[in-house]
Amino acid sequence: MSNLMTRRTFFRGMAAGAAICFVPMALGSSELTATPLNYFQGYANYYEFGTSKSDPAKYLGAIKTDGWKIQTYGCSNDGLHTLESLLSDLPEVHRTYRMRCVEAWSMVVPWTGVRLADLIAKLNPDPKAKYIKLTSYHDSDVMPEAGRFGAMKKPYVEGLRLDEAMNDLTLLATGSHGQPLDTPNGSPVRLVVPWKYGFKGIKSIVKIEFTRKAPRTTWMELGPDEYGFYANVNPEVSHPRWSQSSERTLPSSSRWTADRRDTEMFNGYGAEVAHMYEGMNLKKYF
Ligand SMILES: Nc1nc2c(c(=O)[nH]1)N[C@H]1C(S)=C(S)[C@@H](COP(=O)(O)O)O[C@H]1N2
Ligand SMILES: [Mo]
Repeated sequence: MSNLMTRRTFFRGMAAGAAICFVPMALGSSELTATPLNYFQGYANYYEFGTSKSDPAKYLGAIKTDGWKIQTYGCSNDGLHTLESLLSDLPEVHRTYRMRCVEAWSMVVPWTGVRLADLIAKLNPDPKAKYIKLTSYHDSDVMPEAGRFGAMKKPYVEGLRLDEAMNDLTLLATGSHGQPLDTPNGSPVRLVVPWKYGFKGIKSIVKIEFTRKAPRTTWMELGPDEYGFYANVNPEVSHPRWSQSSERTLPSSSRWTADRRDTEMFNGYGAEVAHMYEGMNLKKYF
């Protein structure tokens, strides 16, 4: 499906001037400069391909994306769809967001994709559904760690409350830096939820379900005291083993010292998202 991005976007993007993908966007708190693509690919969290940041980049192109299919459940459009048929009639968006990993580092990524809200409207979920559950591709033939990284249940599962999924900031990304995503970053399609820790951004999605109950997500099962369902970026709620008050900004300009910034509430996207959590105890619902 790299086609979706190559055909629809890449050429159009080029016609409009490649700058389109690199212009800092005003969304969020500050002007953002994109982390270079090779760094973004070379420092990736994708445990099915290995636990070191450099492991996923050894598998560039490993996930075959042609004719990619996604199964949908819990909506009037239940069934097996091609990614092309799901996304190609939806408006394409370009958004440059900061991505804040729960491990206290961040990068800036110029995404291309669609708003998840637009896909949800098209799928027409069960009116009683309150959540969306997303599941990653899983194939132990191409993913060396898929069967080995014992503690982590496969396939990788993530979820959002439906109002979070329909927030204007929430994307299904098919590209970054003006190119289709490659294997390390979750080709052909991954979730982007910029006010939440990076682990919510599930890669290589093959299943979309609308549910009435909150889904059990991979990281909650792995460490319920460390990784909550909400996972909203919050400098005031520490991870049990480290502070979340500041973050390393990657790549560092110096070999010897890390560049740092103070972590912002909701990763700087509070104006767009804080209203969804009014009255909630964010220490309890972390
Ligand atoms: N399927 C899957 N999705 C995943 C992960 C993973 O291990 N497997 N890692 C998550 C984590 S912890 C982060 S920080 C982001 C990292 O995205 P990037 O590697 O494209 O920067 O992907 C998330 N999505
Ligand atoms: Mo992460």
